[in-house]
This record gives sequence, structure tokens and C-alpha cells, in this order.
Amino acid sequence: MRKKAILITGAAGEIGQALIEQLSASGEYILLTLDLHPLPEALDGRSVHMIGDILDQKLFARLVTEYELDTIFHLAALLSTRSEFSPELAHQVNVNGTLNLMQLAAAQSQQRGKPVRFIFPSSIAVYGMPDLKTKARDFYVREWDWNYPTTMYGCNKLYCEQLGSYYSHNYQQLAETTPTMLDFRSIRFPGLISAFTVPSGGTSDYGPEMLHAAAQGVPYSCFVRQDSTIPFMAMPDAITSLLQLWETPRSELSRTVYNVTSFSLSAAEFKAEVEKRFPQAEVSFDPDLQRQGIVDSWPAGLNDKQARRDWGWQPAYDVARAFDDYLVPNIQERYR
Ligand code: AKB
Repeated sequence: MRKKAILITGAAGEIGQALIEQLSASGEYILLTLDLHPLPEALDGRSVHMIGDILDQKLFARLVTEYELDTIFHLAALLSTRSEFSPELAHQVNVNGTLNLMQLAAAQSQQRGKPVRFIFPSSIAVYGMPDLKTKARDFYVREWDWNYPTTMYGCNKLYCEQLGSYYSHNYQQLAETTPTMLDFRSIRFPGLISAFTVPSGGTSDYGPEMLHAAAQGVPYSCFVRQDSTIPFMAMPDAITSLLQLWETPRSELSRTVYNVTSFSLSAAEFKAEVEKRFPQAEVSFDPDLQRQGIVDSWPAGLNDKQARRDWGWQPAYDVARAFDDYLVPNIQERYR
């Protein structure tokens, strides 16, 4: 008999590492993890780790001979800045890779007669604010507002959300019998800040980069203007939201895609929070016009009422708690 397992792609990334830590703690699940890179040593023994590519369909075909996939956390993606340097590669990985996994999940759902839960992190990058005036006016955007991404990554995320909805509701709609479809759920994340990992390839990276540089006593030159404002969230809240959405019965969900957020800060306010905890921090501002354009197109805040109503979402970390209870103590420990 095949063993029931949870698959996590992009497992060596920031969200992946934190998710493995959390999901493996109970010992309840078999975790299959996939990434182009090995996992850090600290996660040894927590999962069956495979080094591989989400574009490799043979790898997935082998996987399902041994395991019954109950849930897929599909985290693998090229982030926004990285994707602008290689947009076609980003499309391959972010869209074709996701499609591969959706096909796999659809086939697994039919085979076992029970939907595979497919959890997909999306992003504020799906929004495209037309100008700064509108960004200031429509501060907290709702899921259906301003869905006009300006980056390849944002286009990829928005399209894959729609593909997920298609595979959940309309896949094989002309077949004689309705198949058991996969159960797709997605969260649009703000910029995430982890105490244990430093992001790479994203455009919200200036926040965490500023903080990690200050903790190491290294000067930091911020690539956006001081007034640039986007929403942020501490990594533990991101993991909690993924797990809550995963566990909620389908009947309680009125949507497939949900905003979640915690706090919004301008780059100057972010700097002030960092300086409160690291008074010696040396942060300067030297905006990069292209990356600035991307951040200007992202909303200043997210309206997450739908998630609060449907599955009781509430962040545990506001700005003060994020810095004082999670980020600063753990980052200090890390660079000691
Ligand atoms: C990025 O900057 O690309 C990501 C995101 C906001 O999705 N962190």
C-alpha cells in the first residue's frame, strides 16, 4: 500500500524551511520535500528530501508509485526581481511547474476519490496600482481590486491562482461523469520577514535585508525611497496562515484566494523600527528606479476581512511583537 504523504516544493526556501520545522514537529506526517538545493543541516531527518526540478515530470511519476499525496504545499517559484532578469525562465518555473503539479494533484484526486489539498502561496505582486495617488487612496486593497500585475512574477501568480480555481471547479467539465477534483487554496502574502533566513530574488527584500544588516553591524543601502509603503508579515504568522487555511473544511471557504496581512510600513518607518532596536544601524537610501517602480505598483496594505471571516485569520505579531518577541531576539542569537 502506498504511504500517505505531504509534498512540499521549494522546500529549501524561506517559507519551506519554516513550514518543515512546524509540520515535522508533531511527527504526525510523512513529509516529502523537493528543491534544487539540499536542506540546511538543521532540518536533517525531518523529511524525505529529493533534489530535483518541478519541471521533471518523470520524478513525479516515480513519486506517486510509492506515495499517496494527500496535500501539496507548492512553494517553488522565482521571485519578482529574479523573474524580471529571466522572464521566460520564470514563466517556465512559475507557470509550467505549477501546471505539472496541478495535473499530478488532479490525477491523484481522481485515483483516490478524495481531493488533494493544493496550497499555493501567492503575493501582493498580483496587484498593480496605477499611480502613487491611487495607492495612497486605496490603501487596503481587496482580493478583486487592481488585479493588474506589472511583473512576470505577478502575472504568473495571478494566472496560477486562476488555474487552481479551474482545476478545482471546472476541470474535465465536458466529461460524462464529474471527476473528484483537487482542492486548491491560495494566500496572497505581503513581504515576509524571517529571523532565520535572508530572502533573495524578491523586491520586498529591502525590509529584511535592512534588519539583518543592522544586526550584523553592516551598513545598508536601501533600494527604494523612504516613503515607499507595502505590507509586511513575520514568518511565524505566514506559516500559521498556511496551516489554518489548509485545515479549514472546504464548506467554510467562500473563495479560493485570500489576502492576509499584519502591518504596513514605509521604508523610513521600517528603518526607525530597526534603529530602535539597533541604534548603531547605518541605513541610507539609494533608490533603484526599476525596483522602485515594482514596489510603487504594489499596494500599501491588504484588506484581509475575507480570511478573518471565513477561517478566523488574525495575525499574532503586530510590528512591536514581530520585532521585540520574534525578529530581534532570534536574529541576535543567529549573528552572535
Ligand atoms: C517578492 O518580493 O518577490 C516576494 C513577494 C512580495 O511575493 N517577497
